[in-house]
Amino acid sequence: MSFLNNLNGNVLNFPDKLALEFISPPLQSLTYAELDAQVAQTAGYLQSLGTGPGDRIALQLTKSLEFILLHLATVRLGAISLPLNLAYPPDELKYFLDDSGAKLFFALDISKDNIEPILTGLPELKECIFINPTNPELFNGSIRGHEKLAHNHDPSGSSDTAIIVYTSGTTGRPKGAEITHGNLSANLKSLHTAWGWRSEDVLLHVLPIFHVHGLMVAMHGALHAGATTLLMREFDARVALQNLVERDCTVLMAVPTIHRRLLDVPDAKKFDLSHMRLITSGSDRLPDEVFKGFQATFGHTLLERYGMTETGMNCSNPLDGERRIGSIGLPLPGVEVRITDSESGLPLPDGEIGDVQLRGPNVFKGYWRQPEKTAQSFTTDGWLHTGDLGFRESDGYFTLCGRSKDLIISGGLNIYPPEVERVLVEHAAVETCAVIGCPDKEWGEKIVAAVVLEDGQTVTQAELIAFCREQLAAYKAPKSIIFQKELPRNAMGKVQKAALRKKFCQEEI
Ligand code: MLC
Repeated sequence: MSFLNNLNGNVLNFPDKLALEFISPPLQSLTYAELDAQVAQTAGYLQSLGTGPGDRIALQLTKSLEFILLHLATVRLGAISLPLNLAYPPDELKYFLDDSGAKLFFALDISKDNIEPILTGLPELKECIFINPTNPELFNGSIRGHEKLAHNHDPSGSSDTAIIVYTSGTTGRPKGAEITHGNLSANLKSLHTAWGWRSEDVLLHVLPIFHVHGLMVAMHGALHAGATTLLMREFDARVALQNLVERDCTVLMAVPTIHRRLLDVPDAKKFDLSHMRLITSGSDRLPDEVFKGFQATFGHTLLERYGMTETGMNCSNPLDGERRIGSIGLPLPGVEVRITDSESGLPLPDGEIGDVQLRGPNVFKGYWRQPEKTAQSFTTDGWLHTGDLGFRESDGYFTLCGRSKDLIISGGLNIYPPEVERVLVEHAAVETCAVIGCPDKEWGEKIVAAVVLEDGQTVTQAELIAFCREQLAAYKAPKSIIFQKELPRNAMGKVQKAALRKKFCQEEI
């Protein structure tokens, strides 16, 4: 069954209710009936372009109505939606288009000159269509007149892939996580219950919509519930606070960097959020200081939850009941979580720190066209290795306390050091390097690179950062570079990142 079936029910139940409203220009809003009609029209348009079930349709667009319509229409058609971060420069983008075998690609008009040169040598790509979301009439003109696809394609099984989201890894290039209709339905149902979603809810949507958090948790969650979503095209802390108050928003979902920015608004205290029933935090560890700051400033206790691209949401602090500081709460309905010994793989008793492993209907199907990497991600008895370390308390609450994998989380975005190291060593002046995450007040962690130069070579910090930004999304570029004569290594010759962190990271948070 398509995970969108619930949306169809809401169209029947609340046809005239406001479904989506963009609160920054171009101002646009749609009721549930209008949204349904436009998704049907867009699905007909996609069909007219020769796409159908199973085809990948890539979207690299701003947070816009066009993005949402194309995404929902892709899924209605039974095709696979491939949302792409706008920050990806052409080189990274080409890899995603190639690896996914996207048949259609929707990109921004203003990026045309950068994108056109990479569109060669992509055998599966049939067409790239450029969109200008600042002029909605253009897209309306394109979809008008096509036959409406009134019904969701009924997937042959819940294991049919609905969305592919690329995630980086400790080795090799990013991998496409295949998220199925069954995964999405299971997650939506358990979050609906756990967070008490209701049709009267008004969600202020502040996140990007090309990640799991903004797309599948916040936006799908609200549409599934028949609630109203107010979308900010770009995040601005003061504007967000104003809208939370003036538009009587009941729900906000964000990452710690955003919560911190809300607290940093100089007169934050004057914004009365007492009408809000749910403010969640996820995608990164919530610092105690932000948790407590929210209570002191807004009188609201943030609800921290734990998820991953490969699984959607896994654990959450309760809506009613103790929201425990520093904890990710309890497993969501249907999700099993266990802590195992890293060496033996055997389950550990409560209180002992080990590998966090997961099982449940929310766990993804695998990595697109990568059966070996998929197999490596699971234990032989079917549990997903999350790469996180944590422990369980005797009352069932879980706490994360580190990572077994070499991962940096900055502003809620995952960055794998090898991706950055691979680019840095391509620079002619760089002999070797090691990338680490240092605690940082604004970003949670910031990327720092220790670099050893080739004999006789010189290069500045600014030049190396600019070099990275040419080939990587800007958020993956180091914020600072430390030049070293050599890197600390163990007897096997492996760089000791812990030693680098100790030497160069000043504890900020
Ligand atoms: C932007 N910049 C970052 C950054 N975001 N640097 C490090 N880490 C980040 N996350 C840099 C830009 O490159 C730019 O650099 C400068 O900061 C300003 O860019 P911006 O675009 O104006 O930033 P801003 O709008 O302020 O964005 C900050 C933010 C954004 C916190 C609003 O990063 C954000 O929306 N993060 C949320 C990401 C998210 O949704 N994650 C969920 C993943 S799903 P310069 O030098 O050019 O000025 C997942 C599963 C789960 O993890 O459990 O949820």
